[in-house]
Amino acid sequence: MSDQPASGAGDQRNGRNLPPLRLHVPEPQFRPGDTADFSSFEIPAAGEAPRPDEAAHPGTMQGLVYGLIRVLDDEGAAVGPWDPHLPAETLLKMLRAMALTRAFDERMFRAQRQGKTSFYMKSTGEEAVSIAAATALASDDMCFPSYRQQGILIARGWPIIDMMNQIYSNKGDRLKGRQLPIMYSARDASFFSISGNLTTQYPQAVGWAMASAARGDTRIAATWCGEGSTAEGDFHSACTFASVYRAPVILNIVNNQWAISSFSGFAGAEATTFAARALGYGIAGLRVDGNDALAVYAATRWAADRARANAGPTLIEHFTYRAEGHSTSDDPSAYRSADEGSHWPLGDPIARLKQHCIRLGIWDEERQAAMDKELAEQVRDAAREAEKNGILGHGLHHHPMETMFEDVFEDMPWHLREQQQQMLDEAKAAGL
Ligand SMILES: Cc1ncc(C[n+]2csc(CCOP(=O)(O)OP(=O)(O)O)c2C)c(N)n1
Ligand SMILES: [Mg+2]
Repeated sequence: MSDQPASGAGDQRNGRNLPPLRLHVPEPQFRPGDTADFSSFEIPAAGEAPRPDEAAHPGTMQGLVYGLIRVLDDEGAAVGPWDPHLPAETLLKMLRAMALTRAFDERMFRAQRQGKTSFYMKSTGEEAVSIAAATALASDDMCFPSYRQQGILIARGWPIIDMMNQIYSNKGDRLKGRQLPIMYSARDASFFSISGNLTTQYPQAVGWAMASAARGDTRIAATWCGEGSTAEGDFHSACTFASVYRAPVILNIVNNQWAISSFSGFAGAEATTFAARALGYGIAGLRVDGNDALAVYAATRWAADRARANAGPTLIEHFTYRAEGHSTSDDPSAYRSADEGSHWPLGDPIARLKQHCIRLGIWDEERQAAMDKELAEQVRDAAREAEKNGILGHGLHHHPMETMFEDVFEDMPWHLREQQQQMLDEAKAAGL
């Protein structure tokens, strides 16, 4: 139906002979039943993109918003000016955090299918985006993530049992069941509370970064949103503020090609790249292979150094692929080709980092298999512990009912105290 006029009428009024106006309605390339073929994709070779100085004027680095910063080549070698030359210890730490995130996702997805929680969201295929970035940032830089960057918490060593307690909304849930499962909040990990309303975190991150600069602090902020979320007004007002005040912030767009069942074309991908959004705001823009942990690390470090030098914000598009469904509530087989994921030309981020480590001689398949087994056991043990605090199937009384009125006001106002009492009286009368 795209590009077709609603009626073939044209306009013959007043002697005009104009073609009928028509809308362009984007269509994804592949639908269920189609064989995915990405051979027409233009993928720049690893090592090709130039690396400007961190203080470069955005106007001098426009080419980077249309290219793709890639460090790992097809053989797993690190090449070109963006190679961050990381020590073996850092590479293996990232590999481990990525594998732990995947194991965690697998386990919690199954927990939802077993009725232990109402909801879960995997980040499969996107682990490099959060983990390499978190590794490149300082541990107290403030992160404003979307719901798909659980890898940040894992990279920062946050206890996975705490994340599980939140997912189960159980007695151990510090958030007392007040957030949707997976919408974590961890002040001690400099991880801001996740918002369900898309892109809320963008103005929050820019505001936090502005406050950090206004106070003469040294911490910077980083935020992430999906490519679909760039269609939100919040994205654009955040970019304006970031640009005007040169806020020390990194604005990440995770372009995983899909926004639930809407493909990236509906957020503007047919017209230009998401990194190119930076141009209109006069912000530095980088477009990065999001499945290449070294490229994500290098771009994030470049942007962090730029922010710390008061040279302004950076917008980074991470080009990646959402390998699984949007969430446990989604069935991608209804709207996209089943083999898109396996044909994705930029591969799998864990497999690529593993290949690199093996090539360097610091890793091998045996150690990878042993690590995967160990991590699966670690996740299983943590899940068993968390389940002792309660799961969805155990009912909704994990926290005393009256606590739902607490923690908003320092002194609870009289009308809330009245409602709280009324609820307790009714619950008692009902034998609850
Ligand atoms: C303001 C707002 N609109 C719509 C939604 C419903 N919604 C939740 S996730 C989502 C898709 C977002 O896609 P994208 O930004 O690409 O992120 P991804 O899920 O791919 O990581 C939508 C439409 C919402 N949560 N908030
Ligand atoms: Mg998306």
